[in-house]
Amino acid sequence: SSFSRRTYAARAAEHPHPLARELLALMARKRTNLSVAADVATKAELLALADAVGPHICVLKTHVDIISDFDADLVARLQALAERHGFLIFEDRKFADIGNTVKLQYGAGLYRIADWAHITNCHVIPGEGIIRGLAEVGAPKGRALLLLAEMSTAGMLATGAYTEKNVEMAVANPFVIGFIGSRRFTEERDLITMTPGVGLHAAGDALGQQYRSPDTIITENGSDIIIVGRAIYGPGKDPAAEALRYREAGWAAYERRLA
Ligand code: 6AU
Repeated sequence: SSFSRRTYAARAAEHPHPLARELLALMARKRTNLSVAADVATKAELLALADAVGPHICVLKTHVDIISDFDADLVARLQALAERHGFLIFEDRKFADIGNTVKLQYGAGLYRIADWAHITNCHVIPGEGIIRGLAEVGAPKGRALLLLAEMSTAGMLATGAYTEKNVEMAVANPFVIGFIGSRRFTEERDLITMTPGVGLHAAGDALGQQYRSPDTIITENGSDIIIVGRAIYGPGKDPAAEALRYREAGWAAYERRLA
């Protein structure tokens, strides 16, 4: 039967990629399909947020180039929180350059992303070489990649034939475990979809972001993981309470899908 109708636990047992197995198994064990998008400006804010939402998430999504005081100590502490709470780290780097350049951007520089991020993502604008370059660095370390098959924003250009090319490249490259996008794209290789642009209240923001509900994304569209940012840590919010709310909404939507 289709992957959308199978449990995360059943999929964990059979997934070809070890990191995807680990992810699906921890989702089943922790009963969460929530990823928090931590777009915050300092080490202290990122660590406090990761600690507060840690019990409720399967994946912490970071943008480390936003952090004004980034250092190796931040990485060590994030890894300790990931261990303690049981979540994976996804650096949302959105690589988009030629294979040789992305290898350097992924493995070296200030951030050394491949040393600590379980998952990262890329645009396939340059063609398949970008995936091969990232895989040369990340595959030996047990990392994995998501392709940006779609985006959440108004007027985005990742549609039609471009989206289909993403799916073809993902199916053909074992380093790829899935997509950023709004729905399940294929029944091949159990590729996992993670969906940003999820919110229960706002319709969007002033810069093109668009929000849909966990029900639309998980139950109707067959996506696997909801990515929620400002709805959880925005002004006046209690991040732990909001993370619990989205975790419960995401899990209920998954259970409805299975039913
Ligand atoms: O919930 P928000 O709107 O506060 O944050 C959404 C997060 C941000 C974006 O960089 C990211 O999700 N994102 C992505 C990702 C995950 O790659 C793709 C996309 O199409 N839209 C989007 O918002 O950290």
